[in-house]
Amino acid sequence: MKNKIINFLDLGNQPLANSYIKNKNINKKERKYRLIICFNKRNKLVSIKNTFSSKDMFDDQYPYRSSTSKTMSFHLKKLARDIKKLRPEKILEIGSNDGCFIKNFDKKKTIGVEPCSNVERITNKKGYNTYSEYWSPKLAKKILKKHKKVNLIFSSNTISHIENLDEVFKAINIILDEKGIFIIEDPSLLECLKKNTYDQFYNEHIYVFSYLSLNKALKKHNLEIFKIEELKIHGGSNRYFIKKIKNNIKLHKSIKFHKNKEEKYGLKNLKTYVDFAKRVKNSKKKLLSIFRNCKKNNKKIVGYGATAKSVTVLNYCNINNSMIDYFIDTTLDKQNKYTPGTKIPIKGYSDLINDKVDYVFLGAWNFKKEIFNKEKKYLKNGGKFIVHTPYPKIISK
Ligand code: DWN
Repeated sequence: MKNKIINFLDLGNQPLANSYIKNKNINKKERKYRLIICFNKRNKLVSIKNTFSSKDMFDDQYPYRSSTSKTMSFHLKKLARDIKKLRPEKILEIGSNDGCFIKNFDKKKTIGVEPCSNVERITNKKGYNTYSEYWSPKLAKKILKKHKKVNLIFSSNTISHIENLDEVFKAINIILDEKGIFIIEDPSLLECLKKNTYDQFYNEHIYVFSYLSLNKALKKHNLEIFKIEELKIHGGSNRYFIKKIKNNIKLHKSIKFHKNKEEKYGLKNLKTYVDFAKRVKNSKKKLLSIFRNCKKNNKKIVGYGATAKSVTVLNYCNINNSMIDYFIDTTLDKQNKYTPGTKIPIKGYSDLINDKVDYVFLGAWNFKKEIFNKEKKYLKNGGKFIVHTPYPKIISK
């Protein structure tokens, strides 16, 4: 097939999403890359074009902590409860972060893999068995020297961050028991296109998977998806239940349902992506006009949740520290730093409640429900939020 990989969206020059700037480095040149999104007509994968190595992105300074949101903690706690009913002997988690998921299990039952050593240390210190290494066949073999094959592998928001999917699935085949189950959660491409959440694309999100593309990538390694659950988390994700093909678990009806849904929306066709790109360009224009109007009227705007996702939006739309006074974020490792590229100061939570703020740009839009619940008083007192998804708008009480 000629020209099988087609670029369909250019989100401009971007810094690395989680590289928050320390005060002493504020005038230093940042590392940047061109954020171009492409569609592979042959295997249906949607990915970013210019990638960084895992070592460049996931090091000992990684700021993100899964446990910072109650929604995420509850979501993983609920899944852990369901998994316990399956009575797995051992659970392996790839990308265990600060232990948000494994902490729900008996320490002897889990193995965590988390390459960012600053984050891995949090669980390791508590007595969890964790490896501060990148997921690979070599690591799978190393784990097998100490443990038996596992019957359950879980990975949330991690597989989409690893460029070499063949190595990922080779490693799964090494350590997954013949009757074992591999569960992946990652943002859904279908929901991303429907909600115009183009900020699901940044250097760490190398892929945004559809069932169609992920299943193709798995089948090359004799693995297949046998059930899909649609999740609200992170603006719409899918939970894929995967097995070895020779394991004769029946395919669940959700497979046919989801496959049809993706095909009907046009996830196999380039035109769907070209149309999405047009909507993204319009979204930029609308968001900028909201910000410009607010500033024309001397309104004070702050940001809420200095997310990796918001780095894409702010840099693509050229929204910088002349428009947003500061961000608030509960993550200690982000506070007293600046947002990548746009250099907006990040402060602790109390500043919002102590300050007179007219508009809040919702960087953590995926936790809108949790945040709106927390900020009832701000909304009640006439405070307004600016969101960019599903289209740019102002939300008031
Ligand atoms: O895939 C990834 C996801 C799961 O996490 C990673 N590549 C990196 C990271 O992406 P993100 O930064 O876009 O994720 P979140 O989970 O949307 O980040 C939420 C941010 O908002 C955190 O920094 C915490 C902050 N926050 C806050 O300050 N107050 C969140 C809530 C709910 C709050 O009330």
